[in-house]
Amino acid sequence: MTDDTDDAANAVNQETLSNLLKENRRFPPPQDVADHANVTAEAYAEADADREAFWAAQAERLHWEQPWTQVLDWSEPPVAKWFVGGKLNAAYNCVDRHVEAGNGDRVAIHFEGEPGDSRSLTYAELKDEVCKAANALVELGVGAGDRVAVYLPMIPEAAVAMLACARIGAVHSVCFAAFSPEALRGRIEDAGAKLLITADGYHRRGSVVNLKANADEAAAASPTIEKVLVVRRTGHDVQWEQDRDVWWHESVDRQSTDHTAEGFDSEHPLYILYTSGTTGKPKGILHTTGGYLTQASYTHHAVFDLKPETDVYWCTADVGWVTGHSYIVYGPLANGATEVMYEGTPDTPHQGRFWEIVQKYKVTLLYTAPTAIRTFMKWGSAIPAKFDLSSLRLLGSVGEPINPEAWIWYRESIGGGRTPVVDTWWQTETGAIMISPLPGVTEAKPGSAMRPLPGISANVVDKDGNIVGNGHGGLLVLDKPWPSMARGIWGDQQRFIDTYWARFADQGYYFAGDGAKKDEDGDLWLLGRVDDIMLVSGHNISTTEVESALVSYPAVAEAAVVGAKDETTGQRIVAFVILRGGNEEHEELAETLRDHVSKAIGPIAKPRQIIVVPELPKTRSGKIMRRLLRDVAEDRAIGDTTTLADSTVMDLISAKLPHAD
Ligand code: 6R9
Repeated sequence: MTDDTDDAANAVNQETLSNLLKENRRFPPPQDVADHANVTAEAYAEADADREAFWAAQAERLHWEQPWTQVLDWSEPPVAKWFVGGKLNAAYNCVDRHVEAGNGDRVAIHFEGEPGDSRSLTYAELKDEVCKAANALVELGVGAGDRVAVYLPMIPEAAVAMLACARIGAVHSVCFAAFSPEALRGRIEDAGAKLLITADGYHRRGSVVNLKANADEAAAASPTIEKVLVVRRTGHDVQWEQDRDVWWHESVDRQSTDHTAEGFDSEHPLYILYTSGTTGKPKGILHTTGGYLTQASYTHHAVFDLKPETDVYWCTADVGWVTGHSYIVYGPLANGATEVMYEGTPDTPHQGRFWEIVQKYKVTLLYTAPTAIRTFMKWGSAIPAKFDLSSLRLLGSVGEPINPEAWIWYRESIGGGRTPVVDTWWQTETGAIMISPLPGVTEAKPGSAMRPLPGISANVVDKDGNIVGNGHGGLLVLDKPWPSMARGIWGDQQRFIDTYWARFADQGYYFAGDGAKKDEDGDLWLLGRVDDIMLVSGHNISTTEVESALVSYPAVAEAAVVGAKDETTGQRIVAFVILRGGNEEHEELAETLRDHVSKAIGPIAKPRQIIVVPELPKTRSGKIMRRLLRDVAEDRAIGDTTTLADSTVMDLISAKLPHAD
């Protein structure tokens, strides 16, 4: 653990708290949501009384080929075993059983392509596709335990490919379609994948991306890859390796729709998903089957209050991110949901595209990220106002702390002031949602993820692992095992221990790497990654809080704050802001914003510099890469930008700064 982390722990611990933003707005659940909620307040008490019995009851949501003999085996921490001895098939649970229950005609996926093409797959059709793909994988020599790299855009075949792997016990490793050939190659090598599933291309921002060319480059440098299975999406000409490449439509379409799903051990590996991490090589987070599917299914049912007969659910994440795994594929499909899957970007061909989709499919439950919400704020409320969004009944947020102003804007401008907003905290490593309001129970506070879900235990500790009281801050820990917890890092179990468990080994806590505070009621406020917390003249200040203060000024749509080295104060606060549509940069703006932050938090949190920029550097999953902004603020060469969604952004930002030379 670095000194920085220790400082940060003290950080949130002391001064910050007296300076915290005062957020007094409260949003109780609407009466009709509370009256019909899937999960009520009793769930907390029930889970507290007997956590294992609670999770065993949730596991009954699934079909087990063989019952488990023990709910939890925690005899070899930090590797948990859940539902020991049980056998199940994840794909059977996500598809077949809904068909067998008479719901084969229900739409599973409404696919919307970026150019406007669309197709809907019922559960019966999805089952046929998954079975055919499973048969094709077997024919291509893939068996249980083999690793399959999936490098696909947002098309239904991505879900089909993942489920086909799960069906035969192969372990999928999905790699973002926007990642480079080198990123893909590294992941293939680490996992030792023998098959790569990709597509010819996809549509993005009105043009065709030649995905196959990237896949070829990676495959050529990957000796473990035996075959490349290629979905035809765009139909453009692609290079073809006769001995290696196989068209999906030639290999999969001719297969039988019969495939018997075998039950796999509850702890059988389901997938590996690489998290980039700020430093070092990506970590291949390993998830297994029974516990993962149980928690993905339960949390989707509880947090989104899904009514599978009537709801239309849309999670706007990419399948290459854990949110896509748990809340596009495994959670919703295990629950028999009807969902939307969209290929493209929110501004193609126009900035109302998301709302057009909500209107078209009468989406009731929407799950998106703060980065998207702040972008929509920047474009202005007039755009969503042109569409009929009255079908929406619940809104979710994930990926970063959501600033109170963005939360309010989301509820008002998208949710018509009626819908509960659920701010869901979790990580690739946690597998499923851990901290979130329950829409029918919780009186929500804008900007707070509120409480651990029933059956989950989290806490805030100081740097020595002592639990802090209400009104104090520190480091977020998870202090009891949960079903969907990662079982390790693929090929590097020591790194799993070092990264997450060594920090609080004495207490046996999982260290999440996030700062958090408990308010006077004990509700949790996430403060961002511990590495992002600033130290200014001995005061620890959270980037999240300064950003929230900036975004609460009407002209500001988005803000990213970093601490840059400073000889006098240790660090000085540098803020990068994007203005909302219709606002121009003017001379007094910086001073006005500095005053605004000073009033909201205190003079110590005033940014020294405020730079208006057109865009912020973000990863493909929408997280702001503050590390790169720190490079800019400290006027040095910009570091690794390979995980940026748009690599030209840094040039636009650098151009806005006076350089030393
Ligand atoms: C699901 C996902 C995990 C990190 C996590 C935290 C941040 C996610 C958040 C949130 C505040 C929320 N994060 N949700 N911070 N409030 N509701 O994003 O997984 O990509 O692994 O990122 O994202 O910093 O530690 P992953």
